[in-house]
Amino acid sequence: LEMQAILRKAFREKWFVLYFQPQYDLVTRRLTGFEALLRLKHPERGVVSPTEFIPVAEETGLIEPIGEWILKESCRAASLWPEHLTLAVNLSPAQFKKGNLPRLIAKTLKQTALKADRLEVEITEGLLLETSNRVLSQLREIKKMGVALIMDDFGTGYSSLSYLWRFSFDGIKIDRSFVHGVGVGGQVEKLLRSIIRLGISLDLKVTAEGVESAQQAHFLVANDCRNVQGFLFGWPVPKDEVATVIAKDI
Ligand code: G
Ligand code: G
Ligand code: MN
Ligand code: NA
Repeated sequence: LEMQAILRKAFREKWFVLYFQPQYDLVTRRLTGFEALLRLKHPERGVVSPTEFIPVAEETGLIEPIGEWILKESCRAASLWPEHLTLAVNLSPAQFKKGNLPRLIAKTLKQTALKADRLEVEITEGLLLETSNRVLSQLREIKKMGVALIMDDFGTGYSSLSYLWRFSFDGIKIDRSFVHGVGVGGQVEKLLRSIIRLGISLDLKVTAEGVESAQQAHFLVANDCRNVQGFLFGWPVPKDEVATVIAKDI
């Protein structure tokens, strides 16, 4: 209940902020886009992680106004970036409940004049577990607009493989637990290599997240995973620092 009160106040008082983490192409060494990441800056508690408050926002329905704000705020920011840069936005399963998400996305793209093909929506498997027609039809509609569907935290869920073709995803983000297995030994590297091959053979955009070391980056590019995101290349930054990140490649 306390977190619920904090969330309501945070929304009113504008304590929510979006950070943007850069994504790079390891072959061209160029910036390709940013993932929007939500933060709650509490005046006394400091920064609260979304892992703490997103579940509460989902349970209470507050994810609706917050999710709408995230979309609008991030698309507005991205509309000011160079045209070749993409924006990735995380969607919560709860945002599919009402059935109006495709319309909200369409409206937001129009309002912010952001081209649909610059937007990627990241969805975790949790959503797909409830394979209702409602979710399916909304995903199809979003895809039809030209927005890319990306499966987030790939490899950690229960049945991601069947979802890949059932929902015609455009890309996968390999969960950082696999990336962090580079150099550790054992089966993880083989698994990581297999996931990359799988994604490539299905013509998916394959992105590795949580890249923290040069060794991990070398392994990824050597195994044809060229899209990367992680602390090695760039931390999530507030909106007003995005220009500095745009100004330099890696
Ligand atoms: O950025 P950080 O590592 O603290 O994010 C923790 C978790 O919160 C991740 O699973 C991430 O996907 C999720 N998250 C971050 N920003 C958003 C957002 O804008 N919307 C939703 N639904 N989840 C987010
Ligand atoms: O679940 P999702 O992929 O949306 O989560 C993104 C989260 O991962 C963000 O909260 C971000 O802060 C975090 N993150 C980004 N880069 C790295 C990294 O290199 N290492 C780790 N451990 N976390 C990262
Ligand atoms: Mn994500
Ligand atoms: Na992820």
